[in-house]
Amino acid sequence: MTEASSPQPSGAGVADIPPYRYTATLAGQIEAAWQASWEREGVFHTPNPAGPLADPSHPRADAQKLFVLDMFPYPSGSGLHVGHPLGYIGTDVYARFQRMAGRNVLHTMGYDAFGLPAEQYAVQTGTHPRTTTEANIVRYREQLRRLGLAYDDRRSVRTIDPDYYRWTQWIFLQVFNSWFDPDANRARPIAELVEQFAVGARPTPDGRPWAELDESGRRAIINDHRLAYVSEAPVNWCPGLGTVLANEEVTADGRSDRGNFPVFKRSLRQWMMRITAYGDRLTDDLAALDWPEPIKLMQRNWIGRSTGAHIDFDTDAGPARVFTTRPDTLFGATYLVLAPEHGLVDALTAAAWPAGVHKMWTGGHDTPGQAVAAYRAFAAAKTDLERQTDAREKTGVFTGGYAVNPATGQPIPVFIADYVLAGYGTGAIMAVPAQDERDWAFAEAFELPIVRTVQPSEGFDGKAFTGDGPAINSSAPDRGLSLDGLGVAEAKATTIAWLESTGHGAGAVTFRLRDWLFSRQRYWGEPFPIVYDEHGEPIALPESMLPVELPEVADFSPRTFDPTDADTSPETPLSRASAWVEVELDLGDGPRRYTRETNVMPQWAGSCWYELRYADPTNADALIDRRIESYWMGPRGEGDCGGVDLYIGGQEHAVLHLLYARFWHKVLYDLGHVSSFEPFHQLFNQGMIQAYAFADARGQYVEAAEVVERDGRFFHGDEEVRREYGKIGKSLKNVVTPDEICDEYGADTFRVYEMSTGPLEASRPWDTRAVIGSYRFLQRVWRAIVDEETGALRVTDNPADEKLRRALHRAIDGVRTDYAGLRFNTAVAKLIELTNQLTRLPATPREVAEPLILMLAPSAPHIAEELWRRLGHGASLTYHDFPVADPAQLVADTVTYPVQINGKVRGRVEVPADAAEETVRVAALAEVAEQLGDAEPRKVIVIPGRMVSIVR
Ligand code: ANZ
Repeated sequence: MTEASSPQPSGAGVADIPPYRYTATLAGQIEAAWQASWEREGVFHTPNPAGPLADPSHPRADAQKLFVLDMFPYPSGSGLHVGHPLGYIGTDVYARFQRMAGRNVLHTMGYDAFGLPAEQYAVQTGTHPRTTTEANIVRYREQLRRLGLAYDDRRSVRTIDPDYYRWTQWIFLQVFNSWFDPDANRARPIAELVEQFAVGARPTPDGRPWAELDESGRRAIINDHRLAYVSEAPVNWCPGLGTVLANEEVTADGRSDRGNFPVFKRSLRQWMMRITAYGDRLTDDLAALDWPEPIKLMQRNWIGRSTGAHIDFDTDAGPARVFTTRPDTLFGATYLVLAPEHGLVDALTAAAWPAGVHKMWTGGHDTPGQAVAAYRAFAAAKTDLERQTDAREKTGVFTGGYAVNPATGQPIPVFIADYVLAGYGTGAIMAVPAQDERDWAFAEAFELPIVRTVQPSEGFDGKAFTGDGPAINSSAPDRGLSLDGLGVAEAKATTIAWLESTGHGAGAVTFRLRDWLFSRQRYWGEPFPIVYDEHGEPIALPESMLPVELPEVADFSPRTFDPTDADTSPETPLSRASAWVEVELDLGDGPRRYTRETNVMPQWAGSCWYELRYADPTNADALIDRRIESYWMGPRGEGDCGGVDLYIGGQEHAVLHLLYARFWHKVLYDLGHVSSFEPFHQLFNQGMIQAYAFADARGQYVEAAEVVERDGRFFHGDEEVRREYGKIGKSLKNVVTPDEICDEYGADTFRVYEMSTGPLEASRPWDTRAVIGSYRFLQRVWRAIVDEETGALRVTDNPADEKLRRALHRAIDGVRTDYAGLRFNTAVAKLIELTNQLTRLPATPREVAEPLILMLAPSAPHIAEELWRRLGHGASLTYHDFPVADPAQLVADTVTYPVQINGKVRGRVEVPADAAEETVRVAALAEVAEQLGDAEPRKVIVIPGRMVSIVR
């Protein structure tokens, strides 16, 4: 920063405040001036190893890289409150520290800008979502800029920009144009699959030679293998939002996560992504990640890998395939249960009840057909969660059909019951009441046979026994299967081998994870780069036609609907842009007419890969240059997964965003576009800032800012109010914005306050009244260096005394490791301690003042820059080396002991001040050993801290 552009403190009209005193006004001037200077000089521009952002003259061009990433925000209409920037300030302190510690740090901030709120606002008001979103982004940018966050702004991206979403569409095409090869356990280009079919290396699903299939037959097979595919499937249709939702967006009680509208199951044609193909790798690769264990566990549970077997039970309607985790219990399978929606149910349902059918089994209906129809209607009204509740009374009906247990050869009845879910495993189970609690409850209710096949442990007097034990009642030597006496694990393996050798089934792995529902019936999202031909087949547009830009529409609303009526159909806003939808294109075989896909992508799409674009934001030829990717994200060594070095964000993204982003990254890895196989190497969850809220006698919230405390009670005007504690937000009327705190104290105070109130991962209360503590700390730092009356420096070139020097180096040592370990609160505490030692000195030794300022810089960068300049330094301290402690100053203090022999001082020893008595004794005896000769002293007395006295 040059002299001319530096702030000229004037007191800014505050008459009785000396112009050199560190007040909010002065802080505001200093901060504005430094922010302008950083921006003007491009101080935080970070060099790439290649491409347009390369800069070999940059001070960090040859340094070791560090990629620090925040979960980028959706710019909401209400702007930022003081809770939002906690993580942003944390990453900023860390990034600033690491720059000073010598690293080339990539840190920027973009906007996840497609999303429902802007679109819903558009539906209500007619304002284009782009208008609202862009205005919100401007607001966010201003708020963040004011905090002095050291971002490379050239790298900021907005997911709504065609230059950005063309690459989101490009990734979609990569996914669409690939298939998952289970043998290689990775995605491969679809052309390689076609090749395999063509040369007969891979059989077609029905065995017909590839050459005999017509074009549409081939396309159907290929489409079935793609990682992005269209499927007619039961989905969560939410008429209230006019869209289909992913399972992840539906609450446990069957309502939309956003807006709380009812959600219905409905069959619709939808885009899906085959994330389930990656179930194994998404689970196994968690081991390579430096993530909090609870988050890894949530991912593991969400993916829900289950290992067991598929077993086929013969029926008159063909084999009924079940998934079981307990193939060892096959002999105890006394009935089958199909989900009511299972595809075999109709064929299995008998025309009439068998003679003597149990009354319970018929549900009181005259025919199985009636019973099944009635039960299906009953089950359809339930959510998956209700269906799975163990405590609920078990319901179901008999289909009238039977299946053959392959181990016993016996027919067993086939039921439908809602405790079996259509969407999990195969949607069919073998029921083993003796070893499964739900099956036991069902068998008791329906009086079905129960056969124990695992010997319960001694003293067990419960119902189903789910523990380990030797197999019993499990031998059929004539069929070649004998399990009796084997433990569960051995019996499982034996059964699977038998199933495979007899063709009755095979070992199998299943996942709780479903394929990712990828289309939304909305406007404000990325259009698909897909058109349909006259046969309704999806065709990918060539890369040269990207981006497919979102057309303008007159009306953003989904079709008029009754939000409670499941029978309304989605009509997407884009489908009404008929001039856009109906197109003539030449896709290589001359101009033809096509219809565009009118769904848009879900909001998750843009956030699945943004970190890659941060690294190479201007690349027009590729998503990211390979050299740039491997520099910023490449593996750090053999077997390392690579990825962003540090990713900080809230726990609420534990599953979805992180899972989707990992999936896309792995597809890009398989196809050779990136060298890292995980996007985020280290993940850190910052805590949440909550605040007090106050409610009056009627339970209405009152403006928290207007509440005053008197003798431990709280009043709003004259009325006493009740204090609560909760999320910061409009509804609790307890919003505090960073802008207010910056006005009142300055951004540096705000930053120091946020960092000092607890470890970054801890949730903590916001307390406006405590902010002043951080303000006073910065004032003390200021006063240690600047004379408040004259503005002159209070710094001396005389050396610091021993004690202060040691304190300085202890602080340097501690602050350095604290910053590196993301322990910003303890770093600040050490800086406060050091500063407190300066306050009573007539002048601050420069040897302490300078390192103090440098150490303060990551946390309070503006005041640090200002003081640094006033100490006579020309350039920004951004790339100044962070202080390093002198090891000699870190050893503990020493004490010198006079050593007396018979009352006369004969020598001296120097030992650490905290040395044990025995250490002092040994040292003293060694010192005077010569004078003592061989004679053993009669007495050795150590007076701690004073002397050693030896009596001969
Ligand atoms: C027989 C059996 C015997 C089972 C036994 C368990 C214990 P996880 O671990 O969650 O994967 N199951 C399979 N598909 C189901 C579906 N669509 N809806 C409801 N239940 C289903 O559980 C797998 C077990 O849950 C499977 O193993 C099956 O019951 C049941 F002593 O098969 B088991």
